[in-house]
Amino acid sequence: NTTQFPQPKTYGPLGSLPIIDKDKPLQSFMKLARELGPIFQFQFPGRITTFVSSAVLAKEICDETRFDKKVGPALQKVRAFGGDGLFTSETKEPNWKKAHNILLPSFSQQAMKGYHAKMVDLAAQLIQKWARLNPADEIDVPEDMTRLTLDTIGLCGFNYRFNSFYRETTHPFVNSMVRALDEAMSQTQRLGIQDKLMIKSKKQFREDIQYMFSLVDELIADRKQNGDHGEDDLLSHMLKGVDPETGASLDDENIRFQIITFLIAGHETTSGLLSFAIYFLMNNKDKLKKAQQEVDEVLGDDVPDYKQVKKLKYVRMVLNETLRLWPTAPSFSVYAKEDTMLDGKYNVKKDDVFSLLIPELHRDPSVWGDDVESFIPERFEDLESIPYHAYKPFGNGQRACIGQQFALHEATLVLGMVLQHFDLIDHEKYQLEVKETLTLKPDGLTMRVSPRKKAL
Ligand code: MNH
Repeated sequence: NTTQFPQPKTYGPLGSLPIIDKDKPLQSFMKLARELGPIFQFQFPGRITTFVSSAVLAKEICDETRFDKKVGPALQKVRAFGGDGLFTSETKEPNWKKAHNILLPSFSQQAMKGYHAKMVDLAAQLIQKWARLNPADEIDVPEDMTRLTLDTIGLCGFNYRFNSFYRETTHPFVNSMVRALDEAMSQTQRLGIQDKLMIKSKKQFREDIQYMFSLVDELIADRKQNGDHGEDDLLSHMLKGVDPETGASLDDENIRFQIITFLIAGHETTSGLLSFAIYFLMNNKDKLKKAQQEVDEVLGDDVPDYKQVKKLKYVRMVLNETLRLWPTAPSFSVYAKEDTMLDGKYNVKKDDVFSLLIPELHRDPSVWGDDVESFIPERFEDLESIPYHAYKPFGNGQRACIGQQFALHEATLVLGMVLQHFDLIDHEKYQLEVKETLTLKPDGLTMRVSPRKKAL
């Protein structure tokens, strides 16, 4: 005998799908969590997921002895171009552990010193672009942040310049990637027969994937032919690296999948983070002032060096608090490795799937108090005070984000430089509207800036 999970109304073979906003599935699940509680079961056509959103339950499903990452239907579709790259591989596939071992040193804190100058190169392009605007010009914040983060991972990853700041429209690689991600998500929402009819989208999907493969394969071939000229980037690490456990190195096909994975994982999430941070600062003038004071003290008129970025403690706290309220990769899933029990009362069968709703976990009042909706970076003053399983913006355990240090170093540098150079003007009294793709973004956020300093 076991307690039943709460469950919303179902509609025959469609399960509960009709009650979900197709454009905002995550926000629909967040709403359901508020109605049904910290654990509820959801019937999709042909499968069931149990959504979890309290710290007590998160702690259980983050226990890696009992649960492991689930590569669910959406990630299965992304495998058409992410293959067995780190993000879309099963933990038991040999290439997961191999690539994890080979790549860990390339994402260490130490490795960030090597990427710092390249990150500054792109951050300076953003600052220069904004410094040359006329006072009435509008900045499309997510668009410019995406230019920045895509170019940063391109340069630090493979010494490739997308040169997004020199283009009016997005680089064709990004169009293909975004369209392919969108198609992968849509395929998981279509019923079998519906999906078979989407001949045109599927042709486009194949073409987009071919284009991504060809650009990346060319980069790899080129590097193999011409050597790396001392380039200390991810690609050179992947070509030279060997797994200390087995002595094996990565094959070319897997390197292709890793590059595509870094381009997907490495740019939308970080650009969303920077965009939300700007939104929160414009709406919390006292926090903005405090951040600006820190930046003036630590940076003065300098172009930040690595050590100065490490000293931007409050800016880092602003980013942590931004990821609490709107973690830009808002959920991850696990499956039970064996039959087990949850919360001492729910029977769980081997292979049952659980998804963590991270934005709801981050609003658990038993951890964060009654003012969970307030933007208070000071919550992160003392990291020791935050229970390990109450804050999961970068996922969990061995399958957590390998790019965490990279993202936070880049975002701290960029937000620091933005605050150093500009006052932010919320010229439209922007009302937050969260747009969902694979990640989250503040939809349609624009602002104006006024310079605080001479241009670079
Ligand atoms: Mn990232 C996994 C969030 C930036 C590369 N990332 C994850 C997971 C979360 C996540 C959550 C776990 C997903 C899962 O369990 O299914 N990542 C983020 C956020 C940011 C981010 C919120 C920025 C902010 N990620 C980056 C950057 C890179 C990157 C930058 C690369 C340069 N992330 C990855 C990879 C994985 C991952 C690779 C898969 C790691 C693994 O399973 O071994």
